[in-house]
Amino acid sequence: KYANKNEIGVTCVAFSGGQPKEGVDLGPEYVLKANLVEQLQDMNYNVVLTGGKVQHYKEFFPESDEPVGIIKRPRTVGIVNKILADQVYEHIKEGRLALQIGGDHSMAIGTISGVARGIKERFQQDIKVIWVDAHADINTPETTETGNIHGMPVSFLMGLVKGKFEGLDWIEPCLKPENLVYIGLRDVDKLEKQILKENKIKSFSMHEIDRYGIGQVLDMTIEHLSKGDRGESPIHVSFDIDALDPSVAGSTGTPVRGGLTFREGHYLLEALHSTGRLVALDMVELNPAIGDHCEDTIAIGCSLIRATFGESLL
Ligand code: 4U7
Ligand code: MN
Ligand code: MN
Ligand code: MN
Repeated sequence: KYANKNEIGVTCVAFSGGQPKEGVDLGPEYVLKANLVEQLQDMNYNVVLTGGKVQHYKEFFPESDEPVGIIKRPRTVGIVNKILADQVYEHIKEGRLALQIGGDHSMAIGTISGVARGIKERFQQDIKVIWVDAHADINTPETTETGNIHGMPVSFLMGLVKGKFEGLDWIEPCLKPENLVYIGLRDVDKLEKQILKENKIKSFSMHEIDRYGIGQVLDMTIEHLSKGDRGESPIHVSFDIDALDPSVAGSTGTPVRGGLTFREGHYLLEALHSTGRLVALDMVELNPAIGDHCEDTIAIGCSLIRATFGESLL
């Protein structure tokens, strides 16, 4: 409905600056090597790869990037996301679906900014976001204990950050609290819990998934994101692979036990596909340098992406 062609704009974000572990920048390269593009083409999609190759953004890195307080690499994360936002915006403007492969989750600052801008321009609508993650990623520069920006993208997108933050001062708040739903949470910092409550953000933790099952959780998610429209506003899914249980997808930087099963992860994306409302997907935090069988995590990343774009079981 929102994309006028059977076309996907794929942006490979080889970036790790939002967190300290090496290897997460290799995620996109591994996903391409696992033949994701061919798989999407086999599903009759036309694939447009941003820049024709994996994006490293190194030429844009500042010469020096001293911490601001405890916040690490704010200027690097800022400039990379500014460029990423423009790249993703371009795909939405051209009427494509947008797929972003990461890379650490700080990249959602750019992806959601770009999608929100494009959707606003074309349809005069606000973007709605489903954030699938073990973590809430809503720390502010004031509440963070680690200083890693991959734990903060939501606060920047929501405009919860006081004043202008060096390097990240270009960000326009584009995500309203009522337009966000979390699924899969199980490792939320104390001050983050406070932010979720204060802003009344709809959240389905693993507890609610145990209680209601993923089917009902998905129904309630869609219901929440349909308030105030006819149940057809556009949706961006930001999927952190650590939402899945580490026994299923272990190659990621901040694994937390007690996560989604293989099928719960897939069901969620299959059901979202069938709403016809999906405009963008981030598949992030794939780190091939972690764990013994990274090819399993990569293959699951690919199959989650195919589920999102309509691969059916029958
Ligand atoms: B990910 C954390 F303290 N909350 O802020 C933080 F537990 O993108 C983790 O979801 C953030 O993987 C995890 O650093 C970021 C920590
Ligand atoms: Mn996470
Ligand atoms: Mn995350
Ligand atoms: Mn992680």
